[in-house]
Amino acid sequence: MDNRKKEFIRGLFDIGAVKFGSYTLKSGLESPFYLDLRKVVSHPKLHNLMCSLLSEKADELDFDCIMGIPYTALPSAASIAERLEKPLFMLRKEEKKYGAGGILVGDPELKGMCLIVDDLITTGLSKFETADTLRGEGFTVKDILVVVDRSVRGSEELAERGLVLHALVSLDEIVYLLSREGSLSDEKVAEIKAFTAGQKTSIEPNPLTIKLLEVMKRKQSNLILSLDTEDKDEFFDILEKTADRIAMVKTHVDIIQGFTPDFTQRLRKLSEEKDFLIFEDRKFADIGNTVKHQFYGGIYRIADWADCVTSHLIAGEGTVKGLFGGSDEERSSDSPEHQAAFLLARMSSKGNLITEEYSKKVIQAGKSNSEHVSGYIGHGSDVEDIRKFKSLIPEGQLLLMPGVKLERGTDNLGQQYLTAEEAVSGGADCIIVGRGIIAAADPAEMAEVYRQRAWKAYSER
Ligand code: 5BU
Repeated sequence: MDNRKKEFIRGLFDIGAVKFGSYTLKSGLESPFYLDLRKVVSHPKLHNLMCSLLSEKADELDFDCIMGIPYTALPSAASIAERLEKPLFMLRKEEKKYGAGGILVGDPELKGMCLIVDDLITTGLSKFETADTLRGEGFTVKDILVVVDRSVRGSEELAERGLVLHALVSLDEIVYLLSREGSLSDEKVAEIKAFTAGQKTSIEPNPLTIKLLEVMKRKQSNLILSLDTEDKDEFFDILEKTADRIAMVKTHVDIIQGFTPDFTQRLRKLSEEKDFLIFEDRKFADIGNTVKHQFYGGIYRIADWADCVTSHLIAGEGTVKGLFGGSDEERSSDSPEHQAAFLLARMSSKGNLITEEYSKKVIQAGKSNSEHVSGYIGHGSDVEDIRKFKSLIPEGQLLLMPGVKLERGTDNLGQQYLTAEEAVSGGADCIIVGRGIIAAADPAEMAEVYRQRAWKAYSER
């Protein structure tokens, strides 16, 4: 390792950008180390060293312009751009709705092959999103340059999307140097090794997961409205009022009185206009061949309009294979391009028969069918319990949580409620709320309250 790289790693350690102890990660996992490169920009010497190392690395690559992922990597991207005299571009976090509009900052005449710079790579998700956005803006993208690679399969995951990962330092190099220099005990090194070896795998999010994450980001909402009413008019009345606040609407289509196909046609149209996804909570549970008929056929033809569905795994993995093994003739030409299931790994109702071992097996099967499984439905007795459960779920798959209200409580049929804050701070990526919103005097106002609370807890996590 060259001396400047060593100096940089020591610098990260000295300012506390690399810390060793016990830290609860976003996923709920307890990690023996913590990386926070946001501090570096306030230490000019260290920042300068980092940017000079990054520029040297960038100089070996072939690119026309450069872009940093907001916010941490913006100053480093700017510095590299100046050092190498390459055009700099930035992407706004939110689309500007006035003036010239758009999310791109920079001279559009100079678009070309763009190098993406970021501070860390853990799963690659933010890199895929940025690469897709830049491609959509007319750039070509190949190389991604990060300061620290702490991912499990970062390079492989990027490679699957035609991207090449370059990192200044890896977590292994940091641990190696600091332990050699006596800043890390052998015990701690062993703990870190055990943690990274046993770290849950990160899974490449499937297209439906990415689509949902994008809607959540655009709408600043991780709220799923469970619109459990039998009355069509009431259904659309509430949906129209709440649509701007939700990421998905969850349906139980079989409770709709007098169902006719125009119900789902109208629902699809509204979902496109108002930018939300449709989640049919069908809880498929039968053998593959039967669920196939239930999904593609019958009066509801769920496969024609639902972006995602719930499924049990009590009958084994054949259920998921039956759901998504349908041929093109079984789907109508305008059915959603990307579809996936959320598996019931835990339920919110009191006395349900799911055991810890069953939950783990569901997640295991969900991981091996990740192209069709976007995540899990889960619940917990408290924040700690949810964290423990969430640590089983790989990065790249999501946890959705029903049984959520503003206050803890129960209904008279065994439903158990956690608060929105408990659900999300424990690890739920989205909350599912039914009666908390639809039974309120003003569902639109109440949906906004849930949206704000859940999104705040999500952003803080
Ligand atoms: P509520 O009105 O917020 O209690 O409605 C909860 C919704 O979530 C309802 O549609 C249930 O069918 C659904 N649900 C649940 O409550 N608990 C679970 O474990 C699962 C789904 Br899975």
